[in-house]
Amino acid sequence: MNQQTSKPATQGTKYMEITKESLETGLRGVPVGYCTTSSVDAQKGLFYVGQAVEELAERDPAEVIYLLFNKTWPTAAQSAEFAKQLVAAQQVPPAVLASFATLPRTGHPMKWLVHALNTLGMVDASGDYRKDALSLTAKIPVLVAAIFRVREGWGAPLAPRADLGYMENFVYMLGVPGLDADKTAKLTKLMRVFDVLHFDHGGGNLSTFVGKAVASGQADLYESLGAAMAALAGPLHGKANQECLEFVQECVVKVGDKLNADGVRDMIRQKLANKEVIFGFGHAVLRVEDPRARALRALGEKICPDDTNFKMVKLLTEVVPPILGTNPKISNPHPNVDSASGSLLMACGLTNPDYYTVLFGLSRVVGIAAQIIYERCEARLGKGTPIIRPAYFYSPTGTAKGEAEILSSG
Ligand code: AMX
Repeated sequence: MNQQTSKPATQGTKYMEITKESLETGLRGVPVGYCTTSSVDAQKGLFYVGQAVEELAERDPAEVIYLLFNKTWPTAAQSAEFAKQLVAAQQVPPAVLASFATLPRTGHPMKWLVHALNTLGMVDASGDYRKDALSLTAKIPVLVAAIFRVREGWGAPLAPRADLGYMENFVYMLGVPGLDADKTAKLTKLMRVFDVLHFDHGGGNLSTFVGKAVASGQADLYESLGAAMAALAGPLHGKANQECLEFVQECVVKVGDKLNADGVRDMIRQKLANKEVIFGFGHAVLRVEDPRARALRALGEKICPDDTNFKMVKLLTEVVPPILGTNPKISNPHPNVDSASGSLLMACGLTNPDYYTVLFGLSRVVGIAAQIIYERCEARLGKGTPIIRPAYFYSPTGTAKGEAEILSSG
């Protein structure tokens, strides 16, 4: 269980020297601090505590959570104890769940998730980041399952069970209407892998960075995670999984299910000509295909090989990169994690893409919470990192009119 299957891959990474050219680049390549949970290497992909994520895809989600929190795999006894702690903390106060019934059902599920974290924080935040991280990790499947049930009108939230694993319990609490045993088993298998693949992605992805920035002002864990989830809600970040599935469906509708590659190529070129983004492709750090996309497609071959959307995803994986690759400004034309996840979720019975980003959030709160614990409780010999405060230059026009006239910094 303690095997080290691969090495951390940050050595040799080139970082940008801070110059005027570093401005308005979204802090690309600007080092900020240390990440103790995971690393992203442009060429090699994502590593959790030094281990390639694709090699962890089939591990037990609760054990991977333990790894991210403790930087070591649990022994069998530690694993059993951790599972007990999660069960002991999983009950969400009824008033929090009752508040969901007051929300407009037209509101996007990510707005519901931000509400859920904010409301739970009113009754559950203790100010102790470690305690709150465990509590939120235990409760987040309950919150997300309740968001599905109440917003979709499937019925009242289902209480968590003590006898089920972390993701098994989540799928049980979803109680997707009409899902037969075969699809339930497939959805459970998918959610176990999906959860593991989305837990963490280095220190600088937008939602993680926002969560840590908010926590740097000593906001509590729930406030920090609420802000992080608002950051995840954008289409260039977490909502790309919803947008990508909708794009896959559009391809299927427009070119039919005959997988007409030329028809798909024409669609892609037309979208690019219209200045539209091709969701599920590209990355701010990776310069190769996202290994999580490969892992999800490999799972798709097992659970939904004949699904039309899934076949379209595979076709897009082949036809999109050569087209994006002809544009020299696009740094990475390859599929990212969001390219395949939606088609698998749809095939396994979660047929409303509006919810795909809350599933990303369900998982990502774990990595962000673990990183907040480091920055608030462990960094600088336990003093914590200082409040985030980068410098901006004062300029009346910025670069809105080309070159900026810089008057002072602050
Ligand atoms: N389709 C169209 N244009 C793209 C593109 C894509 N898939 N990927 C990059 N570009 C464009 C950018 O918009 C940018 O245009 P600009 O110079 O006019 O602003 C230019 O190419 C250079 O971008 P880049 O350096 O290659 O990428 P980036 O670091 O600025 O952005 C990302 C990264 C992911 C936002 C971008 O690739 C993108 O928008 N992809 C589609 C959305 C997506 O799938 N997001 C999910 C990412 C993973 C995640 O967080 N879940």
